[in-house]
Amino acid sequence: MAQFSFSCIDAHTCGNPVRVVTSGAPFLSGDDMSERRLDFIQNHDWIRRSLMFEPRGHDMMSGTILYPPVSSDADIAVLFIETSGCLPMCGHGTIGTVTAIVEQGLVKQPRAPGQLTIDVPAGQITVSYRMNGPHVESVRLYNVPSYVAHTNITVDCPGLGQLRLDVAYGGNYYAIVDAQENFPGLEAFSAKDVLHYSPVVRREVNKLVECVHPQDPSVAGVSHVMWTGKPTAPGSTSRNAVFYGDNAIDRSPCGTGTSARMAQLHARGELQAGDVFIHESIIGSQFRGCIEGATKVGAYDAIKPSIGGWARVTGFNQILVDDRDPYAHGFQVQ
Ligand code: PYC
Repeated sequence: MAQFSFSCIDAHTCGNPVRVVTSGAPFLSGDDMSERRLDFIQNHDWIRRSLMFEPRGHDMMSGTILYPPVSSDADIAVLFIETSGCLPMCGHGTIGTVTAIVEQGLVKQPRAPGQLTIDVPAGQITVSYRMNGPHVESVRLYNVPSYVAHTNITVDCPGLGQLRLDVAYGGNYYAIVDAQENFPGLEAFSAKDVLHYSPVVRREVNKLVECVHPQDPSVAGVSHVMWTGKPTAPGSTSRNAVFYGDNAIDRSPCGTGTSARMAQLHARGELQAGDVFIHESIIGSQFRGCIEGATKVGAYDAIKPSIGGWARVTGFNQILVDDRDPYAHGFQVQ
C-alpha cells in the first residue's frame, strides 16, 4: 500500500481557486522550468490529476507547486497545475501563490523587499506586493512579453454561425472573440453558452492556425477562449469570460488572458503604454492591467504587461492520495 501526502494552502484570486502545494512535490529534472514542466507531464502527472480533479478538486481547480529557484537571480520557481494540464504561465495562480507564501512566511529572505523574482515554465516573471499588517493586500505581476499571433481568423461555430477572432499570447494562447454580428457580446451569453461554444471555437481555430512560441516550441496551440463584452462593475474598462480545460470558466479576470487582450488592443492602436486597463471577470471581480513598455518576441512586436490583483487564503489542506482509493487519481464528469 502506498499513501502520498501533500501540504497545500488553499486560496482564491478574485474568485478563482489556487491550491498551493508546499510539500510533497516530486524532484524534477531539466535545466529550466520549461524542461521541468515536460518532465512533470511525462512522469508525475498523476499528482496533478489527484489534486485538481474530483473528489479532491473540481472543474475549475487550479494550483501551483513550489520549487527552489532554477536561475541564480530568482527567489522561487513555480509549476502551474490545473484540470486542463500544466500551463506555461498562470496569472491568477501567481497572485494567489505569492499571497499565500508571503503571508505564511515561506519566502525566508526575498532578494528585494516587497518583490519576488519567479522562474516559471514560460520564462521569468517578477511580482511586487503590498502588505497590510500580516496580510498581502495586493500583488502586481510583471508578466512575460505578450503579442498578437494571428488576426481576423474566421471559424464556423454551429449554432452561432461564422465568428471572427484574433489569437494572442499572454503566457498561453488565447482565441479572443469580440462582439460582432453573430456574437452580440458577453452580456448576451450565459455561462452555459460559454461552456457550450468555446470547445468548438478552440477546436476550429487550432485546425486553421498554428501557434508555436518563437522561443519555446513546447508552448504551442490555442488553449483558452476569451469572450469579451461591455463592463458592468464600476470603473471597469471591459468584461471577459475565459474558458479553459473541458468545463471551466475563469472566475478571475484571468492574468494571462488580460495580458493577451492588452497586446491585442495595443496592436489595434486602442491601448497605449501607461494606459490602465481594468478587466472585469464573469463574477465582476477586477484586475488592473497596464502596458509597461514595448519589446519583441522573436519577430513579433510585443508588450510588457503588468497585472494587479488580490487573493485571500481560504484554508490549509493536508491531502492524502491512497492506493486503496479507486478514485485516488481523480475523475471528471463530462
Ligand atoms: O489567470 O492566467 C490566468 C489563468 C489562466 C487560466 C485560469 N486563469
